[in-house]
Amino acid sequence: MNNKRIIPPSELIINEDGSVFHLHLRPEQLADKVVLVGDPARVDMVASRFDRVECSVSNREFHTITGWYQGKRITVQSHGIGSDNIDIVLNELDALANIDLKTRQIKDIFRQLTLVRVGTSGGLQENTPIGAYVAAERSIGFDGVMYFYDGTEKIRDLSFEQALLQQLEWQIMGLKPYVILSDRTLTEQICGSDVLRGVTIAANGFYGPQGRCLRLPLRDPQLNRKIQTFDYYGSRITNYEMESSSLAGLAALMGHRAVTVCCIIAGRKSEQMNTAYKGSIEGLIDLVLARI
Ligand code: R1P
Repeated sequence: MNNKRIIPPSELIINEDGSVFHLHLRPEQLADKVVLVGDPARVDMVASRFDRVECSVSNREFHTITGWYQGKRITVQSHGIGSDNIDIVLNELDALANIDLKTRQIKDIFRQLTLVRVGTSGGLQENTPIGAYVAAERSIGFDGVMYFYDGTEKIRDLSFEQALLQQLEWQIMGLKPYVILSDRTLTEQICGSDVLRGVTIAANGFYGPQGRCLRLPLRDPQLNRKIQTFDYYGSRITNYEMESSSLAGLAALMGHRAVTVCCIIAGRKSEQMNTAYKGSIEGLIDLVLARI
């Protein structure tokens, strides 16, 4: 890619105030450390722990606060639900860091971001009960975002993908999940005895794509049984959420560090649900703020 290419206004959209199109942020409002959350209200929960707030910006589902936590400058931002939103968030955060918005050219010096998504999740195994914290050491994308970018074969775990495809027998649906490893050093930084290293599925929906059956019958009623019994050299699939795959994948392609860590609020095996999970997510936020 020619670094001196001038990126046209229809590809990199800048608002009149100099902010990027969806996030409405200007470059100086972004910290190197970014905590990502799905729910805009969770941004305030994170920022309530800050010692000082620099700015607060909201547009659509993207609510952002940058401030200081125990001497660290941190941006906390909501991304809404789904991998398609992560495509917007990662591209616009990276543009803020690595594209000169005035000249529309890629900067000569790369600025690396550290991105930790703090989410909620459904547990799939006995060792991922409600209340557990699970980091996505590997992320399985049921979505298709990464297929639109070049060079993914370098960051995908192709042999894990092959084994999973055989187990799922998804030829019937014509879909192929992709598998990405999260940033190793960041995963180590966030994990401890209190955070399990897991294999997280980012599903491209909440109901059918996670094997939930309400009124519509599922194409593959055995989906969760196949997922729960899958074993790749001792590695089991631990949980479902909806964003970790494209977050890990886009960050890896761009050169940023990223990982998703979730608190388990639904037990898909035990068929239990904890709707009062505020304390659990607050505990995870405290862990991440201390370790990021
Ligand atoms: C679905 O209810 C949402 O919850 C999970 C899923 O990934 C999806 O975004 O995470 P968050 O609680 O972080 O949004």
